[in-house]
Amino acid sequence: MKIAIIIPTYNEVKNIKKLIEKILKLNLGVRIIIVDDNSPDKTKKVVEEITKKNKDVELILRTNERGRGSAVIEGLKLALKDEGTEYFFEMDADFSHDPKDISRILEKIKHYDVVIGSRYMPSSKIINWSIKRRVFSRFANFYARLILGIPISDYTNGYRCYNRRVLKSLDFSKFKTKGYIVLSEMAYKIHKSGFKFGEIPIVFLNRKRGMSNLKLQEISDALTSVLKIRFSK
Ligand SMILES: Nc1nc2c(ncn2[C@@H]2O[C@H](COP(=O)(O)OP(=O)(O)OP(=O)(O)O)[C@@H](O)[C@H]2O)c(=O)[nH]1
Ligand SMILES: [Mg+2]
Repeated sequence: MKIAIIIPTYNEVKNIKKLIEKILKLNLGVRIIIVDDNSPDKTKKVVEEITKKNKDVELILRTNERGRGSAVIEGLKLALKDEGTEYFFEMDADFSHDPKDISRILEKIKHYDVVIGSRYMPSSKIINWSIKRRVFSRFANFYARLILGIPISDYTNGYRCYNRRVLKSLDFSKFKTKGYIVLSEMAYKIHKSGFKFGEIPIVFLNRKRGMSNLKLQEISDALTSVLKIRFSK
């Protein structure tokens, strides 16, 4: 069983080395692909150092594009080129997604096509989020569910694992969205193709180090994008 983990980064110099170390310590034999959009804090330097010492860690450096969603797609495309890889993860670099959950997700994916680490199951927890953030995220999820109707509790958390069949079914060149909302677009397309979603409850810990990348503009774009996803051919 070969596993690839895609981690998008933008200004994660304070987190990325420790995160990679933690994942490698799990000894799951994973391939880690970091997709960095030329972060001003030089995240790439730290990653390059690691890639020199460890062939299981790779860096995709993008200099002309920005956005979490398209970065992950770029990583997934590279990982898919290796025919032997069966499972494909995406996760954030800021420790909001605990690497310890990787094994739990791998257990679950045996019975599903996609597994989502969810912040909104009864035993899930969100630690260190402001009321404003909680309200917005709840609303965004409720809204996405209303419009898209996928049977999942968390539409926008980027802690996921896909099997090969699911990813092969997607035509990334037809994607309409770019930022965080790519997560919803992917979920919608996968749902429409009849694949099975599983979820596990997670404890989501808000970032302790590094800078937030979420912009107000991106939030409002996300709301219109959900409509675009639903009503485009
Ligand atoms: N390659 C790339 N990665 C990004 C970009 N924006 C965010 N990311 C990464 O995507 C992941 C999620 O971004 P965060 O900034 O943590 O977003 P968030 O969790 O909604 O907000 P925070 O409260 O700041 O944690 C992190 O690993 C970021 O480094 C981007 O434009 N390009
Ligand atoms: Mg975060």
